Amino acid sequence: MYVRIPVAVTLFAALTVGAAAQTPKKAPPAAPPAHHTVVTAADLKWQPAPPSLPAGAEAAVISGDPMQAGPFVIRLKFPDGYTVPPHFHPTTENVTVLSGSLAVGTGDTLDAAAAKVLGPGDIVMMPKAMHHFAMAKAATTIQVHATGPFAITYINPNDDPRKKTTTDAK
Ligand SMILES: [Cu+2]
Repeated sequence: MYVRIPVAVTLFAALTVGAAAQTPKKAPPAAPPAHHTVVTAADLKWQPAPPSLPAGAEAAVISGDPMQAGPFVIRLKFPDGYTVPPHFHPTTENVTVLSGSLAVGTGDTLDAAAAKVLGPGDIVMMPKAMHHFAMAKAATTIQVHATGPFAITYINPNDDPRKKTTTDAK
């Protein structure tokens, strides 16, 4: 007790002096937001996923911007059988399965037998630069949270839908 009391008094005095200062050296911190942000499922604006993903997926941005620096949250809807060939990202990708069934695997070869099947509530975290792939085993919705700028590099350049010509799409 003998030691603690003087320390507390000194700290209190310092706080009091600081609060009474007439010329603060920096602007006071901005007030925190007064409200939370609610995004209902009905609020989501679904649109075709970016051309960096194989055709057929839909995407909705919940927060942030995957193209800009900083955290973001998006959702993706895949039709049954949708496949994202082996690829990697410059930042860690975190995927939560919301509905459906998603098989995920690692490596440079799409190996369905080696994939782990995830269901609603399951999460997979893919460290940056790790090679991985995914296959929807049913109509599936996932949520991705990661840090932008986000990008996707396919192990096999021929898998990149951005590089495919209309001739390839036959
Ligand atoms: Cu990925």
